[in-house]
Amino acid sequence: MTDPLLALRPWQSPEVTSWGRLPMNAVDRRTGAVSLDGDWRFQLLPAPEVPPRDTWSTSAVPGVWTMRDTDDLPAYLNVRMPFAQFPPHTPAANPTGVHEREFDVPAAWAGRRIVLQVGAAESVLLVHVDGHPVGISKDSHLAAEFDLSHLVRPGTPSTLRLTVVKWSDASHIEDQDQWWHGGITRSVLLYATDPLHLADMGVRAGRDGRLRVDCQIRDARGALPAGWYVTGDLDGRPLAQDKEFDRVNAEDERVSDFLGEARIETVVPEVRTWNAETPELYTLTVRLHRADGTVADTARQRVGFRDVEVVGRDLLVNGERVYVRGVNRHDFHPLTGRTVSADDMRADLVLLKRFGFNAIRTAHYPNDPALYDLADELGLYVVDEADIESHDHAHEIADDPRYLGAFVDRVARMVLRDKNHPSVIIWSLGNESDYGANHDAAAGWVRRHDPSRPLQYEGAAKRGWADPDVASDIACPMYASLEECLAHALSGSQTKPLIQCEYSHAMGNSNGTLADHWAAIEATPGLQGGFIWEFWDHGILQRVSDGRPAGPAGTGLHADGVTAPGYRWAYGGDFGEADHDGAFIADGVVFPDRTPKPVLFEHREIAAPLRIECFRHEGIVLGNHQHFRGLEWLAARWELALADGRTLTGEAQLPALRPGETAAVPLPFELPDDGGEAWLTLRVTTAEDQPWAPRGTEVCTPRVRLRAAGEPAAPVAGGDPVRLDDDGLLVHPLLTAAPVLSLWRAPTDNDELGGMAARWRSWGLDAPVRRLLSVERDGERVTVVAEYTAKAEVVRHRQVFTPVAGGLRIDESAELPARFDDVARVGSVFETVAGLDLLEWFGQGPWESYPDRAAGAAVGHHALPVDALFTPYLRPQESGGRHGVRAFTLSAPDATGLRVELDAPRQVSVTRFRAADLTAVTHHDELVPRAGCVVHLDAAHRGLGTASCGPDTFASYLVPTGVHRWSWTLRAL
Ligand code: IPT
Repeated sequence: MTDPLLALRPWQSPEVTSWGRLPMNAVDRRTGAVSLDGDWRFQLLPAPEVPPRDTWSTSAVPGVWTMRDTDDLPAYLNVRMPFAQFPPHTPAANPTGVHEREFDVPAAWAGRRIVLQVGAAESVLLVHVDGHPVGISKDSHLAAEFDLSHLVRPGTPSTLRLTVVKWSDASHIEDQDQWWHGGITRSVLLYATDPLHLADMGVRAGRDGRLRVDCQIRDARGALPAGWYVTGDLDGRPLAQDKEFDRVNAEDERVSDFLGEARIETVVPEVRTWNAETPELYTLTVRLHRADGTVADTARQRVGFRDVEVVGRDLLVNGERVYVRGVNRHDFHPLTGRTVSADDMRADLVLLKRFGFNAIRTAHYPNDPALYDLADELGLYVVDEADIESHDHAHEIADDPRYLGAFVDRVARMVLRDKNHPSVIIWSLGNESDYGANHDAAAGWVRRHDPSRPLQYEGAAKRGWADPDVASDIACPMYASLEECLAHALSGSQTKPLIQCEYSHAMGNSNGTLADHWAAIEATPGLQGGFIWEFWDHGILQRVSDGRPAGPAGTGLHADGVTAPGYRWAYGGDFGEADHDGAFIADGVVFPDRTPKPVLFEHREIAAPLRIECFRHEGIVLGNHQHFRGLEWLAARWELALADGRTLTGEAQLPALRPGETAAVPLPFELPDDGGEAWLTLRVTTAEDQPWAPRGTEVCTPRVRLRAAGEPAAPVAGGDPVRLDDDGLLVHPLLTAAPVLSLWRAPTDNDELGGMAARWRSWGLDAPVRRLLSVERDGERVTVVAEYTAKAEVVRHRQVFTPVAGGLRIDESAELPARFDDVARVGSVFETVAGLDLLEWFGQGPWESYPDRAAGAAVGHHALPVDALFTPYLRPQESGGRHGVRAFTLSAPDATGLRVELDAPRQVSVTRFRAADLTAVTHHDELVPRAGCVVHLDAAHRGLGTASCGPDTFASYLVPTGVHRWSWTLRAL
């Protein structure tokens, strides 16, 4: 007999969103459930029509087979579908995983309603118990529940089969920018309830303390028994069923035989409200009683009292116009692919809190329920996004009535599940799916079901940021330029809050101008923030020897974003995909092992809760930049860095400041008269344990310059005569390559995808040819002039070497012709002898910084091993730079080495790699570090921007044409 589930061919039927599946609800059934996670029998079939064999392997549930020992490997494509068939069709070759296991239903569950919950499976799930068809589900990132009461016998084992078909009509609306996988990605469990049960529970809790709980009661046997009632308590304080609601329902004859509705209402006096800074939660317990008073069902729910509303062009949380400092987060893990544990999720969110984020967009599908619990608990605003992205065929699908049910189903199921979370402040209809009638249908459902939250959808907002008729309460563009956002906010016609759903693309060495964006956001009513794209670099840990994923049990993780020898971070194309989108999958603010990238320190400072507004009248003005909290939870130490090498520190007293307040405080020390340029940094830490940070965790490092650098002292004559080789290149005992002009950097992803690198190559800047023009000696001073021919243009470079006491002064100039109106850098590059492995510098640090990403790096005295300076972006590129460097030493353990003093704060990098080394390879593990150091001193360095997806850097961060001059002294230690 043909299996009815297969006969339906649900993988090619968008109208079939489910069969036999229970409605979604918000009652948490995890406690008391029986977990079916673990090792299951498994086999991978080439297509769903192919009957399973008798040969089984074992596979962990949850888990994707694409990360295991199968021939179906991960594949990365962004927009394009991995097969040619138009929606709703699928390819004949359609990997299908059959998962099977026995399970016991506890004998104590006799007479109860028994439910199977499959946390998530992609993309079609077929369920059989003991060979009987049970149900079908699509919607790869939400759970599916099936009532097994009639199929299983408590005390007797049954066989559960979960068949997962990889490609389906649903794949066309799950075309998100991530790896394609197949399998069961979240936990599988079994739970039981009394036949009389809470079918759903909706909680509304406002900042005024009003609490309303709406309960839906059903009985699996059909009609409801007489006399049931509900009670509840909040943190142990009893609440009672709302008799008035019951009376009105009865009078309106709305009472039904099979659907019980009950309401509990109360007002909590002096309620502690929930917000992302102080996420106060209460525990609500609701009990469903039988007529005799015994409890049939209990539901527990943590409740946060808060309001969210759009008023004019402001998004208000508890009446406050909060800034949305968000990031887009995918479910990702370098070993499991897509399965993330509660601990993983906690680690993600803890890290985000530590770096100043207060919001996440669940790009681009609902996450595991545990994530919302964590967001409630730790304090993060959530834009909850439905699992709809039809990118490749967006236009056709948005109005295709065959997909209408799927759109409404996916949005509704998300709302039904997550409606009680205070962290969820906005619903999103999905991503990159154009805009059509199917969206409006889904929007209509949400607006009716949950009027308590705004709704957003970028595809609709794009039709007009101020258009009242589109399905978006928020103007939520992606990658809009700052000019465009400002123009809208200043136009007088803005009607909705402007919060970018994606901005500042974090691919490789990126996120230039983030601080400029935030300066504008904080200065411009109508601009409220956005969500950085994205949290993860989705690099999969791969064995280099056989090209296979290391897999869930993989070793080969190392530290600091780097893999162990023999492994690498795989990106698109690394699993032999014919068609792929390369390193575009590596565009996060953390490495695949969650190591923070330098941009996170930039973000942390931009989001600083406590700031130094200015230095004036011998004091500093401090400001509390939070929305809801004072400074009690913070402590600080002051640090005074003087150019002469001294760093003084001490305890700082923080004033009591309410949100938004400022106060002038005197300097906590006497500024020494001498010592040159002086910088004050406050090291602000948590004063007590926070749920996301132990006491003493650094929160921000606001800083201010207290004294500018004076005129440099005239160099004292002396030193050894200048030695040059036949090409006019400096000969120096500490250098293995003399300083020459550098106009090139190993292109960043932004440089490549933004087209700059192609232009630089077409100009010949990657390999200019140097020709010596003249060497002139004037006493001890030697002037060398060379020209660098790059295709048609010539760049003239002059170096004047003057011996000074203990070393050499080098005054350089280079003239950029008008045609080279946008180059990577103008500066010197040289190489040192081996053994100089420690860099100590006075300048911005300690982390990597670039001209348009330098707000997070304080001026001070910093020291790092040379090997720790370089940032191992997945595709090697320019990295490791430090902005605003005034002076540095490079030394060996025996304190020998060199010291460089610069004429002005300059961009400097010290790495083991030439630009050409970085350009020659595609993965970090292929790089062979040089023994010596490659040192760049730049007169000018181009900003990073975000042109790999979005705006380039601003004109003010480009390298201007014309004459550049820079000077430095080089001394042996
Ligand atoms: C945008 C997508 O929404 C996101 O998923 C990701 O692909 C990002 O770009 C780039 O990394 S869509 C883009 C066409 C603007």
